[in-house]
Amino acid sequence: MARRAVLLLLGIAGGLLLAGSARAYTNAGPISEEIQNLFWAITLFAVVVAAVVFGILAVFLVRYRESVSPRPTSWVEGDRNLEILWTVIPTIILIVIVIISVPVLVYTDTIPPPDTTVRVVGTQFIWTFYYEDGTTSSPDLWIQAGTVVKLEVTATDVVHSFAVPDLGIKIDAFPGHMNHWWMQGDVPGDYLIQCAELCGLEHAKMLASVEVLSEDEFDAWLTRRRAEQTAGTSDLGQETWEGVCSKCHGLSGEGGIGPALAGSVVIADPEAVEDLVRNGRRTMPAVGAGWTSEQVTALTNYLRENPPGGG
Ligand code: HEC
Ligand SMILES: [Cu+2]
Repeated sequence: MARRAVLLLLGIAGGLLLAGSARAYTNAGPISEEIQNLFWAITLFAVVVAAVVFGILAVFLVRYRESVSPRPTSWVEGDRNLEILWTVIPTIILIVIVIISVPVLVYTDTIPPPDTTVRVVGTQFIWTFYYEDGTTSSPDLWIQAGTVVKLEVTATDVVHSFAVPDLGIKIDAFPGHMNHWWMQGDVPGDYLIQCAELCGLEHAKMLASVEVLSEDEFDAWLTRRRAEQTAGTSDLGQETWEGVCSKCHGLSGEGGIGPALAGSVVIADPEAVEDLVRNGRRTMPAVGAGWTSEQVTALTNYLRENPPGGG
């Protein structure tokens, strides 16, 4: 008996420990807030129903246990009123749940007049973001707090899913198809972006973050980024190398899923690199099929100055 109790306690402690290691999501925007409110409302119903059902069960278990009433009761044919009651009450509960869910669905699915539009492109194994003014960022996304950002979500190779749990965002990214949604972050901070669709070997590493900035910070970021990108001095090349190429070729080109790149004649030739990343070759996917020429140039400039493997 004591041993069982110890095992049970250990089990519970283990469970709590695992639960504690799970990530708790915040509500940093209106969509996640609506969804969580709905979640708690439905949970409340579930808890009340469970309390009633298990409560009655417990009472019956104790009250009619064998030691107290050793003989079975006579057969009961049924009780029409009781049956009506336990049909009507769950029906009402379900109707109430529909009534409170539909507005949330409509709210989250209706794109409000956007302040800006960002194109979100998933590629094995990175996200690239194209802003309205032509600025590109990858793998992180920057947005201004309190603004409605319209999302145009697509992919270049396989199916990905753009998920930002803290903002209540999860939308599939299909090659050759554009999905539309919106997002809004109200609380400045950085929030995890995770690909939520198994998209290949390095899927679990398809992580990034959304940086929600105050208006001043965002304006400053966008202006600086734009200027750097036009001048070719932004980190875009390095970000592309580290975010895309290194996933398969290793951070210093030592190889992995793709071949080692040290001494590669292709990597030293900007035009060949452009052709390769835009069109792919055999088992190398066309990771840069949708990239702007700015991004490709940023990459080839970066590779010229930092040839993989020291070159
Ligand atoms: C999904 C994995 C993957 C990604 C991402 C990737 N590659 Fe590759 N790469 C490969 C594979 C696999 C090959 C071998 C292709 C073949 O069979 O010819 C390859 C081949 C190459 C070669 C040819 C090497 C040689 O000397 O023949 C170069 C250069 C190259 N990749 C550069 C890049 C660059 C630059 C990037 C980032 C823009 C990149 N790759 C992203 C998988 C990848
Ligand atoms: Cu993915």
